[in-house]
Amino acid sequence: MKLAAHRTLTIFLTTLALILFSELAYSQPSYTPSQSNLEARKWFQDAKFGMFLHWGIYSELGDGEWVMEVRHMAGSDYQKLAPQFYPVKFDPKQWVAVAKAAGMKYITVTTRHHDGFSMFDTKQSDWNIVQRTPYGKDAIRMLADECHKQGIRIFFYYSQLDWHHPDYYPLGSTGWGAGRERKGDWNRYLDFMNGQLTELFSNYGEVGGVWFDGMWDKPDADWQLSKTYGVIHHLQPQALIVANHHKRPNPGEDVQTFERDLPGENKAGLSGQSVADLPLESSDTINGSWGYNLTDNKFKTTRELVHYLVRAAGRNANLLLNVGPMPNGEFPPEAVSRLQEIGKWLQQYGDSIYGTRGGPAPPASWGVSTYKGDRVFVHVLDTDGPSIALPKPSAKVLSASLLRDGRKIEFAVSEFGLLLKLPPSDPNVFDEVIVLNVEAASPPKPSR
Ligand code: H79
Repeated sequence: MKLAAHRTLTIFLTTLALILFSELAYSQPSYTPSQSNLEARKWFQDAKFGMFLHWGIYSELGDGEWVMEVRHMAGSDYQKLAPQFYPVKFDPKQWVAVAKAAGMKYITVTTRHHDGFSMFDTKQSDWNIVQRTPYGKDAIRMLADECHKQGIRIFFYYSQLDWHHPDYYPLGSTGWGAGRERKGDWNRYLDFMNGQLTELFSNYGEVGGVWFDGMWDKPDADWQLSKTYGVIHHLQPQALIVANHHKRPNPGEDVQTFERDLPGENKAGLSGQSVADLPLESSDTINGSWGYNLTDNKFKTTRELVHYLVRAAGRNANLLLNVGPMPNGEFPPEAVSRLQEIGKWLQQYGDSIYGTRGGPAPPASWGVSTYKGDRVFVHVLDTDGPSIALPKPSAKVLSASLLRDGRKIEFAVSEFGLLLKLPPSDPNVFDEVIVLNVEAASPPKPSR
């Protein structure tokens, strides 16, 4: 009897030690990024342009990824979408090729959205593409493999909000119409998420990072972020944690992202947070929708999209531009044509974007500036005037010329600033890039 009690105590203490140890090993309440993580951050900042993909069983309804919530669909009805998912035209090789031709350097794909449906092979729940759809294949694996093959980094969008899981309880601000029982075990839900993330960061080769979304649904819940972030950084220290919670970054996060806004702006009402000293990203849509939307024809023009990319670069940020593939697995043709045109533009002007940082002239209505080494790129986007005036540069300007044809540009430096004479504006030019060669000994400081 005494022995049994002793044994029980020993098992209890060992278990406790293991739990404590694993908490210590994985959790990161204070966080020092690894060397590989710092390198990945630099790579990310140099990359400048990524493709966001929202694709799931919601795509079948052609009404965006929020369709379940917006139409107050019961889970029992929404589930009928899974046995109808069979994307006959899904060709990940083609997806990656389109992204590359557009000049994009990474792809961030929805591994699961708020509907909780996993587009990958998971053992944590059968609510997934392999077990519930006739297609039966792990689309995320297919895409990740193709990204590795074609040399583009893969990031996993992962919704922390879940309208399906019985343990996502207490409910947050959404998901009340799904018809779930009003009970559940929050800690079990966190274990489920950590289990899925362990799969995603163990079974798919090197992953660029994770893009978390949906935490805003329950801002006051105990998300135990340090444990989740610890799991990821333990498995893949270089993986960048990008968190779309619309707040200041928490310890463990590697990139600050802004939804539908440039850093420092808040036009969409989701981005009041101040800009942190981390790599930055802004995400937005090619039309107005993330998931495929049949009736959303408000496609932005190529000019608008190029301007978005350039204005992001001028604010030291990447642009993560979304495509909502159709249920058959193809990209909407309107998206493809625009991506091709952006790619063409980047072939000519990419030197003024890739590898740059936000330049010395602060963002203005006429445009922005970027810089790289001893060159400052002045991006004139919107002005009819004959010249523009910039703040006096800290480095000596040696020459100024047009990026598109090398033509010299007249300039004058005075105590009031730098005056650049512009060529006559040409409606076919999206962005008149003026290259300033500056004295290498004193490279300019970024605007923030
Ligand atoms: O994944 C994409 C969105 O589904 C998610 N984040 C991006 C990257 C997101 N969740 N919430 N929001 C964005 C903002 C909320 C927008 C809403 Fe609506 C307005 C929800 C309901 C009204 C937009 C319009 C979505 C449904 C109708």
